[in-house]
Amino acid sequence: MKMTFRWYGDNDPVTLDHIRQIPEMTGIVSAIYNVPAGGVWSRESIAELKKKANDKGLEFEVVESVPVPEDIKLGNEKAPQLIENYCENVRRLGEAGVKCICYNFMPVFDWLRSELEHAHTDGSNGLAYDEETVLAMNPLTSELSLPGWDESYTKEQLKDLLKQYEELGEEKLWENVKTFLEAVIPVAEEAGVKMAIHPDDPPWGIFGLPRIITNEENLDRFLKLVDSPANGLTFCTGSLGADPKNDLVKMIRKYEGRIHFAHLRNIRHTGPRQFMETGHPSDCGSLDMYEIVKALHDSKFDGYVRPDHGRMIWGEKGRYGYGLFDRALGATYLTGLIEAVEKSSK
Ligand code: CS2
Ligand code: MN
Repeated sequence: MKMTFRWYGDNDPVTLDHIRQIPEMTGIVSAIYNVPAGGVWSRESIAELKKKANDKGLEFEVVESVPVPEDIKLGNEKAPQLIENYCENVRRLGEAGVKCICYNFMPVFDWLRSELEHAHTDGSNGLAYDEETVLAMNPLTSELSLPGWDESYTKEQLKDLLKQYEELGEEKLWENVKTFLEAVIPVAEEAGVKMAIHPDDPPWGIFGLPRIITNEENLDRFLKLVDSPANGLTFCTGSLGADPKNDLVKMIRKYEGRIHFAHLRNIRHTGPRQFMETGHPSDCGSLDMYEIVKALHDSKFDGYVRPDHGRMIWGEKGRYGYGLFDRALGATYLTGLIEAVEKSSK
């Protein structure tokens, strides 16, 4: 397993020098951030990002994310051209040595939380989710906004998008993801790239929006849409684990060979459809991180791992979920688990 760290580019308060000093760190997970979803990334910008990482002794083999534009998810008349653009990005990233592309197929919102600075008893703070609070903010019926919502949409545009998805429904979304995979996966195979879909977070529908990358039954269905190793998963324990019905260890064992990237973070369930993000170690939350790492090891997972959202600790201010300190602690904790699991199985 290769330990990696997400980096948001030159505007990230976390620098490559910070990242390279975390023990055992092999590379960054990053993206080209100044091209809107649907655009083609220039070869120069990809090469420049790679060079920046390599100059600091870090690899650049994982991209998170090449975003999928809403028009592809909605399957409208703009979709075919945008899918072609997407394929071109996969080709170019493959040429540059990228081995894994993380993306998601969540309509409109990426991760959704009701609180960005939920106070923990130790004085740290982190992201939290409470379904009641979220439902009260329904953009169709309320003028309120949740923290972290994409500010690039006006309220009217948001309402319009939500209506389009409500009309689309879950089955149509499945058809659209299939169309996407049928075009992209052969290109990925050819380019030597593994596609790794990120689960929906939280893993259930909200505001009538269909969400399909949520549980074992749906992951089974997803992997069969195009049955190729290049059509794989980002196994995000915090996202899938938000639903206590998801048996993460069982799923990891079942998807042997199809998991290419693992986001290993913990959460604590605090009520029905209510959770908070915690420090990475098992005892901090509801997920057994040791069993998770062991299952990955037993299923011969040799892909990329990264700590995921961290809390804000030691007074750090930064990008929510993506500060330096707690994620660095997460990385070293995970490195320790991996070493222990590997050595004890010899
Ligand atoms: C998130 C997402 O849980 C996570 O890792 O930070 O933003 C994630 O990067 C995207 O959903 C992947 O496409
Ligand atoms: Mn994740």
